[in-house]
Amino acid sequence: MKNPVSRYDAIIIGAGFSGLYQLHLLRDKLDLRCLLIEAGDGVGGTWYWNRYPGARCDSPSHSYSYYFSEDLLKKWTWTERYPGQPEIESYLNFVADELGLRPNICFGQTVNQCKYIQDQNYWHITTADGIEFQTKYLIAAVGCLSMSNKPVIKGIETFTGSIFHTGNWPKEKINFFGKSVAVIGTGASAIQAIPLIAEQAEKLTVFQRTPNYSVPACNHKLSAETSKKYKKDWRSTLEIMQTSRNGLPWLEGDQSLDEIDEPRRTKLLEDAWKKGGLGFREAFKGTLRNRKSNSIMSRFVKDKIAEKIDNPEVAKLLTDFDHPFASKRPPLDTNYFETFNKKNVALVNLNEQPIKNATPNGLVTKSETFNLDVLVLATGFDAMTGAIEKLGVTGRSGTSINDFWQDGPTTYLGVHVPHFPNFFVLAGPGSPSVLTNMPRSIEFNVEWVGDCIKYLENNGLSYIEADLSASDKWSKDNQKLAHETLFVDAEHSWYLGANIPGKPRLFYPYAGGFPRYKAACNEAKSQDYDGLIVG
Ligand code: N01
Repeated sequence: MKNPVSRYDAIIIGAGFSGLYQLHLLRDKLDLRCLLIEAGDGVGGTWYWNRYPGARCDSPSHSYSYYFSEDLLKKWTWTERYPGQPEIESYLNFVADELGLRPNICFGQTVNQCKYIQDQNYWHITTADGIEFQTKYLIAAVGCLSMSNKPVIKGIETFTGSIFHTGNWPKEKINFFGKSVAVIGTGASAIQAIPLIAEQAEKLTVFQRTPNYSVPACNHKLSAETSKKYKKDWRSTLEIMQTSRNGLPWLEGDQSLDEIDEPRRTKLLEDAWKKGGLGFREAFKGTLRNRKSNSIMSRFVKDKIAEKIDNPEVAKLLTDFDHPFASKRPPLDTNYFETFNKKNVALVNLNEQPIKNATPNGLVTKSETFNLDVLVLATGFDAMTGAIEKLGVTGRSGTSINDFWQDGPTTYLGVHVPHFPNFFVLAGPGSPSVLTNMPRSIEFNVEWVGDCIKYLENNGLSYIEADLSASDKWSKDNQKLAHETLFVDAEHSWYLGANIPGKPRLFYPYAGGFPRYKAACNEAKSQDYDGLIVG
């Protein structure tokens, strides 16, 4: 006989930053019967899967924490300016233990079907192992950068060496000593991994399609005194983050570069560069809105990078940028460009030397053969929609989310999708998510979902669903906002879906900034959830 299907009030998919907080809020504040389903065998989400050498966050550690609990803030002490993957994974394990979340998490199960049963208003969930659940509320907390993008290389299945994708890195330590290694890609993940792989590999070949700007991380250990101060000042830090366009613990400078004369301008740029980090991007006003200011900054960064590289031809290849600075999220690096001065490191320009095929021994380009032991794919993600589209979600009248989004994702406030009642997406397309310090926008989204559910429960209502015309307007307005920025000048960026063949080209995250996003949500809430249908 088949086991009875377990029934919950809320099912959350994904045990990263967003899923863990959602579970806590719905279980402990709203007293709902909850289950969190996670594909991995531990918590961490992005920080569980991305364990490649050098994986590190680009938000300062004291800002990359939950702020909903003073107790959690006070109990945890970060050790570095930018936390590395192992430390963030430990932090999320600490949170799961402090909040006693594990009994409500089902590990090692991949959800592959979520079906809305319209006549009874519940969701039927099935995992790849055939386990079934039912729930009234379904929350996708599957992450924005969790569906790996793997390049199609003819004959790759014949390669006898090891292949790793940075976004799905094995738990065991990979030894590169004495090995011939190739890395495909020069995005943020590659920029962090390459210097460390180069320290071990006998030979490292980097295959670059598009060069990337990068700002020095200037990472360092945090002193006990600094950590104490961060804990003491948490309220004022939170206030700044809530006001910042990106949810980061600083505000944009009040002067734009084109308003500042030389030599003061260069001096200020030099000072900001020395501090490093993402604060460099915000050191001046309107870097992503004012073309003239941006071109000054882009030039400065290009020169700074070129200074680090010994070989002028390599320098030219690594700085032949096709987009304005910061129109793609600028990676932070530690010795990335300097690594190309090492004798064991070579750079291949894929635009001149496209990969023709793989063989059992390695890769073949137009004019060269590369014998390899290890191939590292640092080729990014099907961002923002890829992981949601893998869930097999069908809503009202059997509408599939993949079909509904075939011309691009339509959402309301980046959380609700028309035709999908009581389905919520955390950090979804049309929300600020990847343009922010993630924990801030995640906390806002999680609390929004909690408030929606509380509203339904307190008012004896059974569902909440996005209105189609409000969602169309939200999504179209977002495209207009994006076109007021220089983000759209990076034509090949994953923000525009350009890295995935056939993916609709539009701007995926919300482009109006975190404060404006929150104001729009709060306005809708103050008008009895305007733009949403409740019943
Ligand atoms: O991925 P990416 P990522 N053949 O998409 C290349 C966050 N993150 O994992 O630019 C050859 O940026 C591709 O080339 P091109 C951060 O938000 C944060 O590095 O498309 N090459 C590119 O060079 C970041 O933006 C942190 O021409 C191919 C690279 O692979 C996001 O994650 C650290 C190819 C992919 O770069 C994604 O970063 C790491 C192909 N078929 C990541 N397909 C921090 O917090 C792709 N490429 C610091």
